[in-house]
Amino acid sequence: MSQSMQTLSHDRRQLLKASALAAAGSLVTGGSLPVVQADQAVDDLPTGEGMSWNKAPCRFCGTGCHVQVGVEDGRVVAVAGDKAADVNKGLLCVKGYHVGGILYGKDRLTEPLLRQEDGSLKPIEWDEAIKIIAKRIFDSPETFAFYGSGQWTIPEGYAAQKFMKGGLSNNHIDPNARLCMASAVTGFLGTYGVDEPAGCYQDLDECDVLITWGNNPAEMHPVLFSRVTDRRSRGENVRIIDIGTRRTRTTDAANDYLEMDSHGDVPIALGIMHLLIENGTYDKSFVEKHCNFRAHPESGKTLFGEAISEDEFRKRIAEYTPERVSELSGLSVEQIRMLGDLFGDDDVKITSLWCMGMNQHTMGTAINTLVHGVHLLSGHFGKPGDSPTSLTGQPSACGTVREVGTLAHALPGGRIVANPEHRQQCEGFWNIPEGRINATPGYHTVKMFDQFTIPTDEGGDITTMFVQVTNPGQTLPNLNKLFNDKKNLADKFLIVSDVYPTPTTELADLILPAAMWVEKNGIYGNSERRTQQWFKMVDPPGDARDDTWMTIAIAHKLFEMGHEGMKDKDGEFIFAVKDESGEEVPVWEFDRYYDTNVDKHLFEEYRQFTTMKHKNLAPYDEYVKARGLRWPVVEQEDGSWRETKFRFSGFDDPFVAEGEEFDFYHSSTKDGRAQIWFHDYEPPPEMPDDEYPMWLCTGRVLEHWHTGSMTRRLAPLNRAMPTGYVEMNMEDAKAANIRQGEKVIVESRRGSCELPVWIDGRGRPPRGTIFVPFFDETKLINNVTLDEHCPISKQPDYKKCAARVKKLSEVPS
Ligand code: MGD
Ligand code: SF4
Ligand code: MOS
Repeated sequence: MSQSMQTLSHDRRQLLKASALAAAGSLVTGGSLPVVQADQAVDDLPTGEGMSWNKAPCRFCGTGCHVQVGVEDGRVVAVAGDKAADVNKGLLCVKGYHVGGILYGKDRLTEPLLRQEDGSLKPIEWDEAIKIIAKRIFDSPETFAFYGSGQWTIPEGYAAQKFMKGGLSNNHIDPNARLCMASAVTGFLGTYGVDEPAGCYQDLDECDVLITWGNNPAEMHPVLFSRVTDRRSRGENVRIIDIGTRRTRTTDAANDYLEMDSHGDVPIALGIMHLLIENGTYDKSFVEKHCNFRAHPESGKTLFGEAISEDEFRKRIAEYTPERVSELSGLSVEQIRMLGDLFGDDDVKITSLWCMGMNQHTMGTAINTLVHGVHLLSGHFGKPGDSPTSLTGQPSACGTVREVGTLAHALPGGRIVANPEHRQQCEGFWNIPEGRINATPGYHTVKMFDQFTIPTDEGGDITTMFVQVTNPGQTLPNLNKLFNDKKNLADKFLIVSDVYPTPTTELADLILPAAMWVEKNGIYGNSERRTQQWFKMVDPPGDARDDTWMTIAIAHKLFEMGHEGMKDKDGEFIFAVKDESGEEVPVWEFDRYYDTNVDKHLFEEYRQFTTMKHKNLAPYDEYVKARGLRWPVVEQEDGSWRETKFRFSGFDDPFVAEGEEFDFYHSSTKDGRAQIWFHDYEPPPEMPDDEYPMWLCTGRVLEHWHTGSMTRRLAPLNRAMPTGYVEMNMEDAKAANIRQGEKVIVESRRGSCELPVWIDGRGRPPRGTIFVPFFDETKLINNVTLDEHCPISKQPDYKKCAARVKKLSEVPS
């Protein structure tokens, strides 16, 4: 992490600029890289002739740092940390400092490409591309699916959502965020009746203890994690407890490392609750006033479960003694007691952090509700620093997916398609005929790709798929089952909008070149409910165009073809945009798209939905002025807009009645209370055995964003982390006679992947476990992972399956 360099002399700055340029010269892609500036105060940024600076959120992770983007001669030439941003206060991580370079890889997609019969790709005009898509949809609207992203901007997701559910009466729209935070969503819903964290990043500034539950923020949310480590360097005492299945960079900063077995988080949470009850140290008054107890009914698992009495809860939790929990989790009895005592102590403020470890889990919904339950039962809730705070991976998984509701079962504003009243409300907002919205939820991600890759005559009823801002050919689990079969299915048509060639475009029938990041207007929503806006700053290369435009252009083509769904009740185009004089702007023509601010029109329309679940957003122009605002944002008497840091807490949340300490105003039991859940432990879906003796865990690394399609085109990042690898424990390697750097085969019942071995590397897995990152498109670990998922959230478990490591010499050639 680079510290603030405010005191840099002019010469030193020139030097930095020169060395960044030198680095750019050796860029892998051969393109010239913009200068990456050290961060400086905004008013201290160099303003050479013709150079302008403007704010944007970083393109990458859910932390949501702000950068200042320097533009000169129509190119991004510099990026600086934004000191005015509350999230990062001028800091960036290594990805953020290089974010400007992602626009300039030499192999950017610049024209629509249509796959020919011989497999080659032929450049075609946009108009032809849009016609081909519209025709396929027109001919078979119900077998069309839209696969989107937590990297969609809010207007992109909102346009796709309205097009599908309000236009095509088709609910087959789901995003990659299903792979990412679906279990967090169901965890929040099951507990509070409404999604997203009550607390915010300030919790990290104020906690006495930070617990990371199978989470590695030091690498995945670096700037956020540095807020905690910075406190230490200022002399504050903050204890970090890392509960994990392997040692990571987060462990290096932790006071305590509690190594658990895979799936061990569930018994650990149950064990803490057991001790709170057993020792009488739970928060009786908080629980009495603000909580109910809940469990699944015997008939099966449901999102909201059924009420159980406190006595029943006590009876069930009594089974999870420290001894039993120790057996199930791999922690020692003392470690479990330590956690029990910690949560039993009212005098410390405890923040829990989690991300994919708890979400990518076949008990994902369960473990999410259990960790909320630990905080509720102990009363470590609702005060700054005392909070269960889940993190999201992508920059707008919260804003675009969770809030806009771009999931197969959801509608904007926390509405769901299965509820007739909700459908009616949306039909009202959209001014579309009653009954237009389909009542049946569409296919969730795993199911959607399953249906796409099963032959049509065998029941595979998705025949055309549009993929935007995501790379499923690398990131779906169990690729051989869910993606690769597409190859042999001539009647299935895959449309992919991306900025670079990827494993997904390899199987695409039609490739659409997209404008990215500051080549277009955008709005993202980060992990702490913060909505952030930016403006287009440079033109996209060649014929690359905005994703929102693509959706609107397809919709308009269908409108021209007479598709009734593309008309509202008054016969007008569902995406009609009027200028100030009431004239319709033909935004479906790309050269007219920026005649008006389409993002603003869509956002203002979408904003109406947000008051329905107390997730109120301010008008677009407020976000232009701010470095993001955390919802609910409410208007004050003086006309200003006030954001909310702590939801449900009377001292901050405008929707809690005067004088009340807490109010869970979306309680699923309609009594203002949150739910404390009980779940029994269930083993993982696949466990190591004689044939496949190792646990395989997968994830990200600091230097690369997800599939590396962007970051692997940046020389400094690619040099720092050039290849995928398998982390092994020294003893396991010795026992198998495997050397450092040796190439091996990692395989499971589903597929295999060749990788070099890294022993005692950055992450150190315990014996019997291996770890493989998924950024390297030449080493697809998702050929090996499994598609088993949480029954409620449908999120797959990328964090554990049974695998084996074979020396290449053992593999028959
Ligand atoms: P990304 O690399 O983020 O991965 O999975 P993906 O979303 O598939 O893909 C984004 C794509 O969008 C890139 O190809 C990029 O080039 C393109 N792009 C960038 N900007 C734009 C734009 O403006 N417009 C368009 N059209 N395209 C753009 C992420 C997913 O991976 C997630 S969220 C998780 S949490 C899962 N994690 C995970 C794991 O932990 N282990 C394993 N093994 N697999 C995993 N897969 C999942
Ligand atoms: Fe960007 Fe995330 Fe790094 Fe911040 S922490 S600079 S948002 S990648
Ligand atoms: Mo996935 S939302 O990026 O962790």
